[in-house]
Amino acid sequence: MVSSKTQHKSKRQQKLEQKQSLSKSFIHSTQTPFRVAERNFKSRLPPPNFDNVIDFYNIDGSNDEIKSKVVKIELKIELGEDDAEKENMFGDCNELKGEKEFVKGERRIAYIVKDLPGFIFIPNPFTPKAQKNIIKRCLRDFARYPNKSNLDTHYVLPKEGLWNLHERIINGELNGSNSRCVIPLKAFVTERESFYEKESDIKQEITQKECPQELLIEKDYREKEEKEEKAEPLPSSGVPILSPSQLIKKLRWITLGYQYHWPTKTYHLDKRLPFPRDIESLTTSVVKSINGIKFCTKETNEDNEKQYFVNDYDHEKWKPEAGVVNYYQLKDNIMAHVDKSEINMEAPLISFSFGHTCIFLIGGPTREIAPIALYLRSGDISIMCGPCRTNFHGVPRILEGTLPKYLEPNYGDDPEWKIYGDFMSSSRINVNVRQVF
Ligand SMILES: O=C(O)CCC(=O)C(=O)O
Repeated sequence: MVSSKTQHKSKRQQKLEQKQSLSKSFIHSTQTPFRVAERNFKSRLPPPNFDNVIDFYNIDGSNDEIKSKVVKIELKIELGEDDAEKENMFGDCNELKGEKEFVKGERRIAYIVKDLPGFIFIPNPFTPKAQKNIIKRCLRDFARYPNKSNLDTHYVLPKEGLWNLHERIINGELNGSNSRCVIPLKAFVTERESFYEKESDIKQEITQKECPQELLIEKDYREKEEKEEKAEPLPSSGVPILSPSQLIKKLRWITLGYQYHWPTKTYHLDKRLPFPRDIESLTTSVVKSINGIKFCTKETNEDNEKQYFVNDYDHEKWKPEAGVVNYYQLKDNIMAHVDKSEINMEAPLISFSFGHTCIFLIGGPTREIAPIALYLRSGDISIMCGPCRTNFHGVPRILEGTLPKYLEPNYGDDPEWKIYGDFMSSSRINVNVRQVF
């Protein structure tokens, strides 16, 4: 028999639960549809409902709602084709694509979603080797001075790059007692000169930029910018002191080209670095492949006519000027946001995924519009152009256990890959590229 004390307690418990459930349903009723979707995918217990997530690799096996929304289209060029003379950033299609062979025409396939004019999905056109090259670029070459990263606020990062230091320690070239095996905190560095030198180095590189006509177009913005000094967040003495190998897991973003000022969500127009040529060539091929793409978004409008979306952004005008590389650990996410810092909102935003699969949510111009959810796997390319360029989007979940076999540390015959593969065992990398002007 339950004692009166327990009975009493359980009544209290019941009341508490009732209160909690009431406040939960109140929160739900006041949450935007975008927030509700984010909560679903972030939830660990109960697990998310994945029923309506679009899997572009399995449209035939999807439910009728998804089948009715998704349309397969053909790109204007086969990706990698126009790069024949240069280094092909997508990789040689005579190599295997993961575990299987490339099928002729496979690099011309893309998908659109009828309710989302301006969103284009290109299923992984890369070979494993090409993916590995880009991942190496993101960790070894892009995550270092002079590109800014989230770590710069609090840590004095080695000029050779955190990754290179991490690699030398793992390879036994530096032993653990070496003073370089601990990354100093900026808050404790009294000699700040070296840091300020870095800033002037950046300016130096900008003045050496070889694009005079562009500099003219941007002159007005630049002059305004130079008058407004943007305050940087202050370094904290409360962040942990870590080794390079620990700190590399705390890397969340770096910026390419025009450096981004996160507190004001604007570009530092006086801090422009040359955009990496290989990523430029990659995005130029993508922009070329979608130039002139036209598809029906509504069978009938109020005048009983078909409605179309045409992407007419001329690839000749495409100039990748800024990029963000996002480094996600498995528990990370990015909340709903719109990328609207660019002056040119006509140009597409091109986004590449590598490593673990994520859930990508993309909605409308407000959070009141329920987003659609889709899987982004390693190598997939997503494009936001036209009306979709100003839509809310986010990544609420990285899916554990989804790293492709070919990215695992010991897979393949590249001995250098092991350390990158170890990092990728708990990561997803996203490279997204924009035109600012
Ligand atoms: O990680 C992604 O796929 C999206 C990243 C993103 O939305 C952003 O950086 O603005």
